[in-house]
Amino acid sequence: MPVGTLANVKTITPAQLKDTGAQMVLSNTYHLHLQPGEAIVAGGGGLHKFMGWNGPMLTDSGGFQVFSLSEMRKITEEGVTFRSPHDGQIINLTPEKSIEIQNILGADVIMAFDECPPYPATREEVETATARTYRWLERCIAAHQRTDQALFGIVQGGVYLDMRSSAASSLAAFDLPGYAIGGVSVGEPPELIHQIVEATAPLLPYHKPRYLMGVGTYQEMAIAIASGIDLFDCVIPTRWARHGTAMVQGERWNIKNAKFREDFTPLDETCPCYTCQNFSRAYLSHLVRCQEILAYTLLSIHNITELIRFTQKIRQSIINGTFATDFAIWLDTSNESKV
Ligand code: PRF
Ligand code: ZN
Repeated sequence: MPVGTLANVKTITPAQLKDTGAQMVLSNTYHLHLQPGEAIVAGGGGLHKFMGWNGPMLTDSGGFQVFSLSEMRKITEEGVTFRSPHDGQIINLTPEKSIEIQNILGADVIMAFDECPPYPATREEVETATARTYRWLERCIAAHQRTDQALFGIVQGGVYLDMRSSAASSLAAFDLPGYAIGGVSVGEPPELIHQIVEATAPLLPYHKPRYLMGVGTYQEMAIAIASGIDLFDCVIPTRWARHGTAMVQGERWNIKNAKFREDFTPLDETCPCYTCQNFSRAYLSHLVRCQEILAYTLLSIHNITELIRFTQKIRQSIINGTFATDFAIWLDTSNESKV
């Protein structure tokens, strides 16, 4: 899922997004509540109509963004209180409030309100956050009003594998339409991410989607898919595009590099995207050097297409029964040079 935090995938239109092959877009309760507010999104006909995207959408519940983005936050059993970075107003988010906002926004998949402990955190701290996330899930389920929206639960547990497995098993008992693994990719070493996903994903219901939140790179996706993960969200393709970085066949290119100035070939000969079909590396290098907005649009189109193609290739190799051999270089964790 490309990230569309403020009801848009930065620099590209929904029509351009559709052409990348992306199916589902992630947006954020936290940001949309602050700006423009869920009432305006509902006034515009709900999230899909408001932003002109008729494909599937998912909203994250807001808790994680409060922890990572706002100051003066306070966490209690009731919920979280924080100061709006937008206008300084004090805002409360509770499991009930998050679900109410997500019911009003109207995405197809909504996320439970959870507490993501930082890394590093003690066993005791993680235990508190994980137990609270469980109680908050019960409150989310009770508050959820719309039968046309799927509520996904989130497994926390930090780097403590025993807590991960007991949280996964107790959440599975709720028989929700899908499950996520949260609290990874928060600064811990990659080997720990792999261990957490390996210990958690297989305990989540086999026939329900399993979503690894905030991941990832080529390698992290390949490894997580090997453990049974189906869904990802990540800002990498669009954020890197806005820094002038092209993702090409598993590499990361700074398109401003002098070697591209007179290179009239496309970014990737094999890529079907609009950017590769119509423009050269030299042209993209020129646009980035001049900080032309079109540069970021064209690079976002290519980078999203590139990551979606990567997952499409994995899907096909799973169908063919050749995933482990086709993707061996990505699955090899001693190979850290990949993006
Ligand atoms: N919880 C929620 N959203 C998230 C995370 C989480 O733990 C993460 C952690 N990688 C990213 N987004 N609700
Ligand atoms: Zn391309």
